[in-house]
Amino acid sequence: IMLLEGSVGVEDLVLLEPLEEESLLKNLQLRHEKKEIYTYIGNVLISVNPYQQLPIYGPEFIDKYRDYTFYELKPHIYALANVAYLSLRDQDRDQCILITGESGAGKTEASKLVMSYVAAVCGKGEQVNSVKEQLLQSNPVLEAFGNAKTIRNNNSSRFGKYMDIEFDFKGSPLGGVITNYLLEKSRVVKQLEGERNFHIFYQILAGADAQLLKALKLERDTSGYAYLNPEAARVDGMDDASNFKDLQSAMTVIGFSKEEIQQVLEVAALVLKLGNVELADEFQANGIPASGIRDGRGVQEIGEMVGLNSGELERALCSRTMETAKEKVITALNVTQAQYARDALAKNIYSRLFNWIVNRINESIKVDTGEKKKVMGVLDIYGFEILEDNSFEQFVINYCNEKLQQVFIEMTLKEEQEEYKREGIPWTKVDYFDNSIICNLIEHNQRGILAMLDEECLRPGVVSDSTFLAKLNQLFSKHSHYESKVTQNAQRQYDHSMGLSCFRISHYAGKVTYSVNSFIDKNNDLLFRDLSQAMWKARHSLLRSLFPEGDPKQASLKRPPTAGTQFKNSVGILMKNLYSKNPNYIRCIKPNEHQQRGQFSSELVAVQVRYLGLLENVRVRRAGYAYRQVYGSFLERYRLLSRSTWPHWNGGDREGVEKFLGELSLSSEELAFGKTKIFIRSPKTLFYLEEQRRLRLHQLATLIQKMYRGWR
Ligand code: AD9
Ligand code: MG
Repeated sequence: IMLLEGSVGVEDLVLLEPLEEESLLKNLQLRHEKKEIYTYIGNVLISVNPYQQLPIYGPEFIDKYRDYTFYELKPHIYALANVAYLSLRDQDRDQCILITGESGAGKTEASKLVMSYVAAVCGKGEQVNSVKEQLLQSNPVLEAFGNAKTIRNNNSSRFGKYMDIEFDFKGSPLGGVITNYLLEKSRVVKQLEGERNFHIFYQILAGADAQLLKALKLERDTSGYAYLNPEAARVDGMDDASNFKDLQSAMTVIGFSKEEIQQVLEVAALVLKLGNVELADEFQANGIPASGIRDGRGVQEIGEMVGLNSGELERALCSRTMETAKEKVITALNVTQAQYARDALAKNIYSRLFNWIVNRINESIKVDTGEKKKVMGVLDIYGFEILEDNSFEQFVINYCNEKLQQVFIEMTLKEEQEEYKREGIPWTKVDYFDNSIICNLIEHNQRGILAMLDEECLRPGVVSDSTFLAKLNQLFSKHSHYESKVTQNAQRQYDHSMGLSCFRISHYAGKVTYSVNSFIDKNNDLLFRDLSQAMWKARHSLLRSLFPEGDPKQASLKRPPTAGTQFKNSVGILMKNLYSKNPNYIRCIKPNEHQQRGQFSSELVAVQVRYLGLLENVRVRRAGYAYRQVYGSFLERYRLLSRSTWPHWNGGDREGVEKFLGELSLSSEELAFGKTKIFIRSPKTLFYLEEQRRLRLHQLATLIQKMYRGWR
């Protein structure tokens, strides 16, 4: 009820009248102007990035929100975190908190606010505090290795993250498990203009003391590294050196040993140095182009640091061994091929290092007890992406969002339905856009796009991105959510915006055109065996452990699943996990493209409102009844509307509500009386009640004034 009184716009979009995109945007804009960044849709929280520190997160706010129920205070992320935590602790319902939104919208900040709220209110004691500390300190470590400055966000997460926090029966934290998705490893070797490589590289160079730098065989100056974009070495307001100190202490808190930290830094240094290995043209005796290393010092230093024969490394970078049943053929790589091999190696080392770090954190925070645990999952994952050029990465990211949308609609509807059932109110079916046809198009086991891609990757013979596209065109020529130049031409549509090597999918959030270039390569994600074998020969125990397939004894191992299949499998596991929990949604919105406070671009927000499906969300939420309230509170607020319930009412709450509503001659369609709550169909009725209440209060105030004057 706080939702109406003294609020800026409406605090819950369910009460929005009229319900249109324009009014929804106006409402968000108005609230953003007044620094009200949080707005509800029922129990869904919308968060608009303020791009400034607001004084609403101190301990006094934590205390306030833990003492009140959801609608009693202004919308806040703490209110959502509180509901989730209490429901976990007191009702034994596992929770998940799904945070979505586009890059820079505030997902990671939101996930940290949720974690710190929960840490502040759950359990006490030394043991518990050390668990909390470990869980919280995982953030700076993952951010150092997994975040980077992009054009959109100075601290952009370049991986998806899901974290289960586990609690005992009393609600004290025991530990957790982190799952990471699809690190953007191409960034290791190349960044767009104005972007940086992962923070860790700059942190080492700025923060390591002279002795450490020497041990890592690095020079402090960032401009000396081919893998570091020279024009973007600094980020405003970011102190790489002090972040490096924080990283080291965070790793120590989590339980990394000194040696482990040293080894991690060595592997990171190795990646940087690999970028500086220059390759030069050479020719074999028969004139066939080959390649060699221009200046041996770099490989020499790498070899010394990780215990690797530098000749071996050079051989692995510049040639390729093909083994057939009968013989071994060694072919020389030309410079382009050798550069490709070098970059592939750097990307592989880095992404495997990242996975190793996540696993190492998990080892520290894992829970051993066999007793039943309560779980709160927090998902911070990339939102829907439409870039200028969309490739394999956007394809899988958007697939993941398509799945999340499916969970979202199904679970919102399910929850509504369940509440109606609990309250004994008949449920009428709601029509909504069911996106399983799009999910199927992508993920179907035999006939989905991902399956087609795998088939093409594993097929013998000449395969290429264009044979893959041809296959899709053939199979999906009639599919209502698939288009390409070929299918368009067949239907005599001439669309100049569609390239020859593209296909387009109509996602729930809009149409996206993907270029098939390097789909095959990225899906295969293979590293030449020469390289993994060379790495496995290093004496460096961490580096070596990252390349188990380099062990000649393992050489006959089956090839690992493709990148697409791995992603699909992990999304499948994630969805199962989410379906088993009670969902809480945080929808993050970025108000402008410039990371600026106080700017609100309606066009930009409109696009996100569409991607997030917010209108559909409000529609589903109020498909039945827009507003509901337990009888007691409702009676308390409105009983002054009738003389039979005001000033005195001695009956039950429900009878009281029936009594005064009965006298207001509202349409019976508008109301439903549940077991514990009154349901009101349209916001208009609620506004009517509010207006009546306001008039009545005014009347009473005048009356009291008159009486007061009379007494004088
Ligand atoms: V990305 O997909 O990882 O590129 P996120 O995670 O959605 O993105 P992030 O949480 O990193 O965005 O927020 C971007 C920046 O916005 C932060 O670095 C803060 O400077 C700023 N931000 C976000 N949320 C808040 C907030 N609640 N209060 C103040 C905020 N600043
Ligand atoms: Mg992030």
